Amino acid sequence: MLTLAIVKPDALQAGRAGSILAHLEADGFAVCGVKMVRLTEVEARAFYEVHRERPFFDSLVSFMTSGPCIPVALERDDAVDRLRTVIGATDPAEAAEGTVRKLFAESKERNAIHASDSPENAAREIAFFFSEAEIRRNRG
Ligand code: FUP
Repeated sequence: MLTLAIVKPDALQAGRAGSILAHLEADGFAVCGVKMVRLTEVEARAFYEVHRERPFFDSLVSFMTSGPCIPVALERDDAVDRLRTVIGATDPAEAAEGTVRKLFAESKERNAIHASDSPENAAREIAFFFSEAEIRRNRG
């Protein structure tokens, strides 16, 4: 099963991208697709469309377009739920010990990593960043 992570601009800027990917690989995730992109405002607004009415939306779009990020398609058993567990709560102050956000996030907005929240959204979000030819499944 596949899911999507995005190493966000804060983590890349802080030189934490490799550490975050190593953390995910150590937890059993296999990298099936990876690229570095700089989201445009139009793209960031589309990606976070579900949040467009939220008070933090403009700030989130501004942050996500502030520098490059690294979308990663990841494969693992129970990938969607497991990645949500491994990254921790949205706010690093509330994230469990040992989670990616506890270890690497700066704040609730600058929180190091995105993870799809359902299999449907994982499919949508992988297709947002990757063509079929850019995904290589490692485990059938
Ligand atoms: P998550 O699924 O944990 O990434 O969190 P949400 O889908 O609720 O929010 C998406 C992104 O919006 C978060 F990663 C960071 C940002 N956000 C804020 O900046 N402030 C908030 O109060 C909530 C979310």
